[in-house]
Amino acid sequence: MKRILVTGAAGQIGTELVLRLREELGAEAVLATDLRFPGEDHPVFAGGPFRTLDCTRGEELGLAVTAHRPDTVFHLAALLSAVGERDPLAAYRVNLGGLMEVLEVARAGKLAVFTPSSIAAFGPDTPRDPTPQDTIQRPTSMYGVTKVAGELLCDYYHHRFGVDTRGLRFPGLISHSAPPGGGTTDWAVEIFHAAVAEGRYTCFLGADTQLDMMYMDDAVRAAMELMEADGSALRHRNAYNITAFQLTPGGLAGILREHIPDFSIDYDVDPVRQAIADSWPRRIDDSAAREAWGWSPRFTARSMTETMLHALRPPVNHGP
Ligand code: NAD
Ligand code: AKB
Repeated sequence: MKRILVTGAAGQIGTELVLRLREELGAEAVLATDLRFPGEDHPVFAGGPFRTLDCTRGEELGLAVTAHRPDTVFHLAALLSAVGERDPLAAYRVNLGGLMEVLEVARAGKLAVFTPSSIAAFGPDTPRDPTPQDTIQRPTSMYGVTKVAGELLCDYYHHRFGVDTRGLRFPGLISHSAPPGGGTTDWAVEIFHAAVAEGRYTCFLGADTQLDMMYMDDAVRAAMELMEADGSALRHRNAYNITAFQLTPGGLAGILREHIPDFSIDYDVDPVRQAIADSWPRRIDDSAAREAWGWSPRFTARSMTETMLHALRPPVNHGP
């Protein structure tokens, strides 16, 4: 992994992944691309090469590959679960159409491809606690359907054409550098901003809804480690389960009160996102990833909370 092209680079993951890749490989080695121009001050634009690119347009992708000559694509462009339920056709076109174009470009150019899957690739028939690496995958959201089909496409391109496809089933990701893109786990980011700004939060999921979560540093490190791992050790070319900790809104509110004693939470449940969350795993089993390349998370719910609050709280002014 020496020269990289990132799609969807201005999003929640891309904003941090691009910076880490540039630190590791040098700014010029990493071409960040996105459908939208993120603004001149955005770190992904300001810190190295950037190009606007619609991943569903194969010719645009081909031109970017010819110009930059990457050996690896991190394909992050997608529409997330809540956005996907509002416009299922758009989610289908971007998530599967975009992946097809990326895989075709990778086949032609012999590029390695990282594609994130998600806990959304599971559904109500899947064992929820723990959810095994290989199990029933019958999701009920369009986002989930595109994630399962995307995993199968990655498998297919690996076995049929020898493309070096690798993927992770990310849980909900928590970070402070960029806002989340419209998913069911967004509450776990919003709650920190609301706690710091107002000392209170109204959550769109019920108090006891437990989902898998991870701090962004671990997610970015997992993606980079997977792409550096010995390919012969990777039995799964669709995607590996990875996890760090499990949270409920009520539980995270309790952890936040250890730092902000007056913090309060109430609930205004959104039935669409609640139904999605109720169909997802409560905890996934990541032993296959631990075995394959030694995956292990570093952040717990408590150390993530401390890190998020440290980043979001205004610095204390000690006077002149
Ligand atoms: P995001 O919504 O924050 O960012 C996605 C980016 O893709 C946006 O900047 C958007 O402008 C761009 N985009 C949309 N359509 C495009 C197109 N046609 N061409 C090019 N760019 C386009 O999403 P994210 O959270 O950064 O997620 C990245 C990937 O990780 C997605 O595949 C997502 O499903 C997956 N994932 C994310 C999470 C999470 O909690 N953030 C969890 C599991 C999986
Ligand atoms: C979403 O909630 O849609 C994403 C995900 C877990 O895939 N954060």
